[in-house]
Amino acid sequence: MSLRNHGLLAAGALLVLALAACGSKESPTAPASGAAQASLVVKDPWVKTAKSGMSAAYGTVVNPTGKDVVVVSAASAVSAMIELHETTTVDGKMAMRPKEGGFVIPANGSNEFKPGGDHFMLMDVTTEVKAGDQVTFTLTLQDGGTVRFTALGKDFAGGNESYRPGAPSSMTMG
Ligand SMILES: [Cu+2]
Repeated sequence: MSLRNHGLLAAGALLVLALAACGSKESPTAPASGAAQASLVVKDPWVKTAKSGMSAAYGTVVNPTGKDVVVVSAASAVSAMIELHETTTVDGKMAMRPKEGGFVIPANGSNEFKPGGDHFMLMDVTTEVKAGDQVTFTLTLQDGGTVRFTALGKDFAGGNESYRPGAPSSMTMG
């Protein structure tokens, strides 16, 4: 067997594993009998249009439960990788950075993800996001649970704060 074939086989095996992992997680919304605790709700989610490269998703994440819920990661088929980012001011300039420990959505509270603030950073858009597109995201929680939401593709000029570190900061956030 050539090395090339071997590589393909290995890739195939990984794919099967990945599919199996997905399947178990997303088993058709099995209504957890009885203790079905309402999870997070994402209101008015939207994602900035992008052909490739970086983009971001926003919305208000509501926690109707009586316990803090921690979002530890996010994923979407349109981006090879998504990071949880917060925006801070460093030396008078706004910059974004990965949120250590994930986002805590307070019990009976919410956290607003918006340009110039917290956001879900699409690090590597692999499928163009166009205005009007419906893009599905999956949040993974600290307790292993997942929350899915569908964001609407929207054109938006801002939210570019630290794409080009070193460039003059042009914060026109609303
Ligand atoms: Cu970011």
